[in-house]
Amino acid sequence: MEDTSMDKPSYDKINGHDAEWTLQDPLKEDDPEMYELLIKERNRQKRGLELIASENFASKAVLQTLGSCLNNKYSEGYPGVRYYGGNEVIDDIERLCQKRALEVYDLDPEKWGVNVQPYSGSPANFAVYTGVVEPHGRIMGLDLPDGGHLTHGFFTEKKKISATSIFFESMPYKVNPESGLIDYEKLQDNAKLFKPKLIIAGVSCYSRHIDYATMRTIADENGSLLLADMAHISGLVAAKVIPSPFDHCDIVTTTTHKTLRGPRSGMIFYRKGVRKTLNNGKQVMYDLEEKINGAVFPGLQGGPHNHAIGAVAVALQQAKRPAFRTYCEQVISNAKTMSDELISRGYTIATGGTDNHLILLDLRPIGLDGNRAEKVLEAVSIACNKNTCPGDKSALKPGGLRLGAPALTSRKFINNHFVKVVEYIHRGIQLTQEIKAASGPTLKEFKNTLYNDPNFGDKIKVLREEVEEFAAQFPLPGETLP
Ligand code: DSN
Repeated sequence: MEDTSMDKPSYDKINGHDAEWTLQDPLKEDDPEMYELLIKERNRQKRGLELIASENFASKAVLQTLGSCLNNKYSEGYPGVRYYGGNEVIDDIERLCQKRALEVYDLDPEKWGVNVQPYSGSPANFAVYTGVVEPHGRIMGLDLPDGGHLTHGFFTEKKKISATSIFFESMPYKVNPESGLIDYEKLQDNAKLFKPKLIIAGVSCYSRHIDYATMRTIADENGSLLLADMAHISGLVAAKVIPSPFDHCDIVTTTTHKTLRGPRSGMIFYRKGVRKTLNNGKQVMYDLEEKINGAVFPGLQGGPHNHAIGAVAVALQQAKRPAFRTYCEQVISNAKTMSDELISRGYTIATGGTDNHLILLDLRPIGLDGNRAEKVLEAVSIACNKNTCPGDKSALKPGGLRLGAPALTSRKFINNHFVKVVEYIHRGIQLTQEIKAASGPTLKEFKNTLYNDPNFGDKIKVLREEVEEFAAQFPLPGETLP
């Protein structure tokens, strides 16, 4: 019989059905299937060697903020001007995040502003383009096969791949195929002809410092805005262990989860105040603030992800501490060790080394490619990604591997541990060569041999177990699961 009692309100019975809306059960009890998957992924992260240059392990404080009540709130608009009530705390959180973002990069709030609402780096870049470049206006970014990012305007002969190349006119600049270094001279020549509205100084796979001063000169020669996409290096810039783009750029975008070690989110910094003083003494002011804020919201996004913004604020506070600088110094040192060790084993590293958190291992000189090596390393619990090398024609047939140090350095790996990591990579690459020699010419045949040939199965197992035993000794930061 239906319980209609008013003095004992209960959700236990609604229309005679069980309805246990406690909303308080831990994940393990509420959704054991998802819990098992989370544990599985946590264990994969723990027993593997994470070398994907764009990944990191966020701290417990960051993950706690990310998994907090901030997730529940809608707050379209900006602090003080929201389209929903109840945002007084959210306003404080967003303002705190903005303040910390400016402080971390030593920016004067009179000269720089920051939008912390972009959901991640790609939306941040697109917001900048829509904000400051007219439809079909011209953009120049580093080509994807040369180490640029998709959102910097990637297209092929057959297809416009990135929305940036669909809605804007994109002309890429390149690296020198011999040295692997950005060809600033050619960029300068082409920019003079193309007259871009915006030039992007930013990379996804480039192990050397960017010459922002030269790019500023090129931008000024053509009346272009200069955008730095510092997503990969924003932690290193915060720690002041590599040159800062802020000295030379008009706009700076970033993700917050790579070397910065925060949650997955994005930020856009823009200049404010006087842009230049004309000969007649008249001042020309920057007009980026309104354009960029309007492009993020209401232009492209709805409600900001307040849990992410809160967690970014936590990561920014961590990035101000001396320990973060020590971490970033160790990241660079570990990447150098990886590079030196591979070179001493006869491998080729694009540009001959690294100044930052990553290296690009060129496998073409030993007759291998990134696709095959990535698959074998994955099978032995080493995560990295295939990457094009200077001179590669197609992003689908990459000649090398991108290897990054940020994640393992967060697990307190130091140089001698990276010597060991390189030994495992080397053994994985030797196995790749053996498997390639024993299989047909296609990638499909290679994978078939890798996964199904019992001879290789045993060898893979031996190496994987060694890798996992080694990796599992290092605690995983940010543990939130019981
Ligand atoms: N996907 C990131 C990277 O791996 O570099 C960039 O967005």
